[in-house]
Amino acid sequence: MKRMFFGYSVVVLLIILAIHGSVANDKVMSNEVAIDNFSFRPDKLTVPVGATVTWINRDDVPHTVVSTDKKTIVSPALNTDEKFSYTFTTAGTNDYFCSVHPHMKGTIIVQ
Ligand SMILES: [Cu+2]
Repeated sequence: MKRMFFGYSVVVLLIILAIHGSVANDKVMSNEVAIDNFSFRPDKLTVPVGATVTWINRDDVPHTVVSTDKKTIVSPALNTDEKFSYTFTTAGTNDYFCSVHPHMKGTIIVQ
């Protein structure tokens, strides 16, 4: 009987940890895109409406973040370790690139 109770407690504890873990993961959900080695990482990121995405330049050359319409998102040139943030208020697919190196492309999907 004692052993069974112990087993039950372990199961409850595991469930509590599982729930707590998933909540914690949601809270630390990072909307960060690193610019590294001439690429956006991740190059595709899905975020909820209202999310702020922050790009950080980990390269030793300047990069920019510019949406393909060249109006919605236009960052200044980001030097090493500089950040740029943009808040997405409407759902949709946002393609962007680096205006200094147009082959660098990324997508933020807002849903
Ligand atoms: Cu660049």
